[in-house]
Amino acid sequence: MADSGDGDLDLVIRTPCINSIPMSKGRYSVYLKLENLQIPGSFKQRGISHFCKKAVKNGATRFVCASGGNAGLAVAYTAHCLKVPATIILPTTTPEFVANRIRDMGAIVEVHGDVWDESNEYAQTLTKDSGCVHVHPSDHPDVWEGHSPMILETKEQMPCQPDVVVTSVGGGGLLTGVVQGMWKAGWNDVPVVAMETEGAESYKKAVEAGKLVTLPAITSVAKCLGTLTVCAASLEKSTQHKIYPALVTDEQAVDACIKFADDHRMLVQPACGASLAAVYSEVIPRLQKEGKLGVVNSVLVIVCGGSAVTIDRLQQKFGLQVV
Ligand code: PLV
Repeated sequence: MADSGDGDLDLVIRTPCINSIPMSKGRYSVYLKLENLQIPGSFKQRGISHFCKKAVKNGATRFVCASGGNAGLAVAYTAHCLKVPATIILPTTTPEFVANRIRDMGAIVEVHGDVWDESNEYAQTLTKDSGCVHVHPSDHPDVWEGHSPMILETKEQMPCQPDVVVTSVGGGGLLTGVVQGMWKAGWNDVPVVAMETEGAESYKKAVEAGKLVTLPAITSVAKCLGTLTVCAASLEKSTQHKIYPALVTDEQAVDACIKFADDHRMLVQPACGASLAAVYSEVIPRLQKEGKLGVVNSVLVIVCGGSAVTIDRLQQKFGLQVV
């Protein structure tokens, strides 16, 4: 575990950052920050544990969180370690095995709503008692603050400054924390490619419109990127930093998960596959041709992870109609 410096129970792993030989072959050097290795399976553990530890210091006695799955796992794991009860609200689209994993960590699970935003509205109605704290998975300064050290670690781990950073966007909390981390690391001029799948492109739409856009529905299989509206802070970051939103298809995101499993022997879900597809589906040269990116010798990909994946689901390509 990394040293938080405050003598507190530290719930975050200093994850490896590796140079991927298979992904770099015939391309630029690809560096992978392996956030999938956090104990609950995703980067969420960073921001959520930071938020929850602060909340407990301020008197929180129960957590309620609406989640596509991974934030719920992070809250459940953190609550278990801090010995605080937690209730996790999942939309109907979250697989049952994820709900069971959350229950195994000792949290109560309720299924409510067909999309995360509906689950979150319901979660907010459950926090009337004093001491009960609503955990927002992406829209809170403590969550962003908790994500940002992943970049400071990476700065120490990489032999060079990357020419571009690739990260996935759901509600925009990860992107906001990554950019904050990049500013602390002095990477102010390094562009970010913000990856989404078609059918979950609330960030790309917002950046194009110059204001928050609410999608009518999430049609992508990358349900953990499925937040109808991104947080305002992530949109604001696009006016302060070079951020290029980019889309891949569901099939490209799922194929990226399969290739990554072959290349690195690790399973991640399509929300993370979207970022890996920036390499596997050659999004970087596409952005270079469009004049957005200059010379690229090294790319840092945030491997955000995700637990809503099994070998069976990958083999069935997440139910996609394969042509
Ligand atoms: N997942 C959220 C929102 O889901 C959740 O409740 O778990 N990669 C993975 C593996 C994720 O689980 C998420 C978000 C993201 C990327 C996107 O992070 P964000 O929301 O901070 O942009 C509906």
